[in-house]
Amino acid sequence: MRLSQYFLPTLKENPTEAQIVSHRLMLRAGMIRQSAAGIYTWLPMGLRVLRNIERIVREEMDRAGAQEVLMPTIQSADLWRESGRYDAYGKEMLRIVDRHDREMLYGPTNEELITQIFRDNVRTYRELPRTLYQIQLKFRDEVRPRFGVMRGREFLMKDAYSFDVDYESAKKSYETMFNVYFKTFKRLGVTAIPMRADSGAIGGDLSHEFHILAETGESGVFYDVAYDDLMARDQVDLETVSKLYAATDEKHDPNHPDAPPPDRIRTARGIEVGQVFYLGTKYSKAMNLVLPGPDGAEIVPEMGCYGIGVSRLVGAIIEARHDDKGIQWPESIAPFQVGLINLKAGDAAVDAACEDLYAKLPSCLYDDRDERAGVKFADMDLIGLPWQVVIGPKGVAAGIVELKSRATGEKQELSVESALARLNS
Ligand code: P5A
Repeated sequence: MRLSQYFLPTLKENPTEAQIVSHRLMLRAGMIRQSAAGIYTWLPMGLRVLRNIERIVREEMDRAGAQEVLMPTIQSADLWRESGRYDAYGKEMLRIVDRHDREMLYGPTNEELITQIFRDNVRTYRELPRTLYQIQLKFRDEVRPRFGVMRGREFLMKDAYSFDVDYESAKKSYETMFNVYFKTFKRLGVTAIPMRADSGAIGGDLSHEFHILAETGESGVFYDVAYDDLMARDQVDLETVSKLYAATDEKHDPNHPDAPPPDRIRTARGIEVGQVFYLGTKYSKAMNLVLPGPDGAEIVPEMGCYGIGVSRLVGAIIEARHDDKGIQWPESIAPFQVGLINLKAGDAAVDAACEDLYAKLPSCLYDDRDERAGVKFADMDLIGLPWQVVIGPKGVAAGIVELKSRATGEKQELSVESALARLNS
């Protein structure tokens, strides 16, 4: 993509409405624009990151055997009356009346709808276990939408729902998703610590929240220092994690029997990027989802539900990965891998060298604008692509380019061939 043709409205100044760094950087880097309180348009640069996060989430869910569906955003109020949540959910739910005076709502979550789909379409226990998921917009009329996409009113969530014949099997489904989350966050380039949590409006009696550590996190978090080693592993199981203490400020109790001594507790702030819940039969029972079981007797399937804040993750990852110049994208989700800077647009030799390299780099944003070098460097640092290649008249004469890593700031002068080999490896 050529920057001269890209829809990238960057801002030089810090927008006054943004209180935290990720919100400031997302606005300044031309990723999002607010259309109403807590409701955002994703511009091309932001959407690329959002789609990359979705892709990784989807790959890990699919690999674990979950199957993707797409449920509507608008749901019927009657369905929520069946579970008893229509009145219980309160003002966070956006309620709508259609032209025939039917009560509808914009879904804040989908337990009711997925339970209805199972009730209507699954005939025997032999069809279980099944985990279905979607990546779909949700609406929660938060009292105080803030911090940009971190606490929006409309936001993108990956929500998954598991159905099992009994408790043992449901526990396995929970554990599978727990492992999926660990892998997913790792691939996204962040550390997300699992903590025992309350299940709030969703229900059930076993739940974990996953928190990315960042100074601007909304929750205080307290965890055993042993997590440092644990989180560096490639895989972690629920049993190992369950033995270690980790709690958000809502649940933290220094006198809890599992709490380690003060010198073994880390105190930090966290951003909740995902939550998993064992629901038991809360929804299946209330909505009359019953199936003939192995011995002919009826069974009520055990459920679990599993959320990831896909749009929140964009902000949370920036909170964890930035410096005073801008964003530092991990390669796994970067909008482009390379930013190519032409230091003298209009100079035939420099243009030709840039065009040649641009044609050979599959994921490259080429700054071909007629702008000062300082502006180009600042913009490239702001948008945070993992690699920068700088080409100017002197380098062209000597047959070299400069390769810079955005994360470490390390610069190297290389031949075009060596730079290409590095970038394509
Ligand atoms: C799990 C899937 C649920 O809704 N039902 C379906 C369960 N869980 S949750 O914890 O309430 O939400 C899942 C994740 O969504 C993100 N999130 C938000 N992101 C941005 N703005 C919001 N207002 C918002 N509310 C929730 C969080 O990452 C949360 O973990």
